[in-house]
Amino acid sequence: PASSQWWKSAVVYQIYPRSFQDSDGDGIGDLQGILQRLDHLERLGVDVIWLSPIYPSPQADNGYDISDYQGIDPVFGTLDDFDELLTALHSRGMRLVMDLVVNHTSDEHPWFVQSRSSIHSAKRDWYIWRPPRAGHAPGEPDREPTNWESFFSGPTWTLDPETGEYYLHLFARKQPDLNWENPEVRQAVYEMMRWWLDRGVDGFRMDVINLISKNPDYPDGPVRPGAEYGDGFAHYSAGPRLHEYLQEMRREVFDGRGSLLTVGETPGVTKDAAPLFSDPARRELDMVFQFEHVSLDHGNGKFRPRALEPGELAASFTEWQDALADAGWNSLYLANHDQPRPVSRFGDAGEWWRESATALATVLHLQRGTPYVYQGEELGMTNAPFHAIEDYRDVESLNYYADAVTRGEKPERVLSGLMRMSRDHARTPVQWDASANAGFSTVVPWIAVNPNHRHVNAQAQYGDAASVFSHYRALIALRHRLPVVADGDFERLDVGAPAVFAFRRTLGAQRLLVIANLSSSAVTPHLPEAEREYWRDERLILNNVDGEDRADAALSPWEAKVYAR
Ligand code: TEU
Repeated sequence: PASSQWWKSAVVYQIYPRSFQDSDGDGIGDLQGILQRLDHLERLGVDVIWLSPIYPSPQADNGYDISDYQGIDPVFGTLDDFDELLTALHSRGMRLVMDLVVNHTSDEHPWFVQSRSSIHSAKRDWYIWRPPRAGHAPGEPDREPTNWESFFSGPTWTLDPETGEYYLHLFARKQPDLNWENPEVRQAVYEMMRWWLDRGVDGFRMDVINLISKNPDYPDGPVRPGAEYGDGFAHYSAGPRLHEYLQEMRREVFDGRGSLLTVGETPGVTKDAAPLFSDPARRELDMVFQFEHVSLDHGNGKFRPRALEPGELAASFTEWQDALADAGWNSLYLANHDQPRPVSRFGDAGEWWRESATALATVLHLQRGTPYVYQGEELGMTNAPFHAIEDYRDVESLNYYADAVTRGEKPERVLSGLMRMSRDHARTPVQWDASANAGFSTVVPWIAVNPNHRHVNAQAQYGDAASVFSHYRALIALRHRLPVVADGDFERLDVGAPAVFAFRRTLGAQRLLVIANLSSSAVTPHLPEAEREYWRDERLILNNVDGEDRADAALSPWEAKVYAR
């Protein structure tokens, strides 16, 4: 039924609580801070809030290392604050989706503390323990069970001296992987999920959910020339029991609960595999986050990025629109807490800052799929001007830097990679106003505020009809108002210029035409004859530049136009 797919016409807003709003003057955002900013969310018009993790955690990975699944970390507040936030969102007509991080826990979670205590512990098998492998040659030291490199540098295995075995951690050492093969683990996770749903939450964003089933043979991965470890991705992603687990979860947790939102984070997922998760007939998830467009600029690793050719982003989006046209559903995003700021990465944060931020938003929001806005994106927030390693906070960046410099790379070179790709660019405090700490806090925050908050901030944008904020607001309103935005078919139009992303959406007699110049040079699109005819008496309903109305007029840099009929 259509109503159970309410998320097709919804827009999700991601809050990274640490960096959203501080209410108690400790320099770290918190739940009461979010409560103070609900007017912002309501004004923007978003339907769903996704909260990055707020559970008790040693914060080795800013909360993606959970030590108690059923509580709130004191740095963010209390369960009472949480209930207050949930009630307040619901009373304003918004839903709340929690981050579900169940590929791994913190090493300080009581489950892991018990698991590591002894080979005979009842919780031993809740995590993935393996004995050392003998060295290649006699006399060589023992080795890790596989050669896999972790996401955060170094091996995916750490030797626990107490019991002489290694535990698996695809991420940091403080994030041991749970053993999903063990039915007790799965039941404990499902029970915890039901507890949150009983409390009233409206769904889950599932962290690296395609990594929960591993190849039981634990084979080595290929080693790049010069690399110390191998790439185990093919062996720890999309394992043989992945879809069995997700279907079980659906039955045990979601069946009979009404209309929720479930979105899986699935790095490396292919166009062929995505519908396996999100085809409603398979009863798994509502949608997944794919990573192809945010990997286009990775060169030899993500911290050695390459420049994109004009049109690469549009081509990637188009392929995903086509691949999921009949089965499955796209999650549309340019930003999240792991990615650099899109206006710095895909746009032109200098001369064409406002134009490129709004053009990128236009082509994202008017595709078929559910758009996600990451905090600050709606203000056109940019990458941070961090020049020294001391400016960074993220475990991925810090580990990578230490590792690369130890291997002999020039610190300046490593820093230039971080300046483009560090996750910390997404994590600087939201820029509410031009005051000293950007209205985020009364004290110096846990990570530096971007100095451009003097001119890039919410206060300056609310009343300005041409602002990035107003443009996001208009795009969100369009999705709510026009069924063709939510449900229409997608077709890219060839206008003879790869930098121009032009597409048509169709639903019965309703049509939408989007034409956007995703480059910093002027360009003239050549609309197909029939299209030019159709839009002859143009119905321009939204633009980001005060330019010419005609659909086939020359486009100035980053000019974006939307027509509806
Ligand atoms: O991220 C998993 C993931 O694959 C990436 O986006 C990751 O940040 C990147 O590959 C590192 O280069 C999720 C969370 O979104 C991220 O914040 C966590 O650190 C990670 O899982 C572990 O929980």
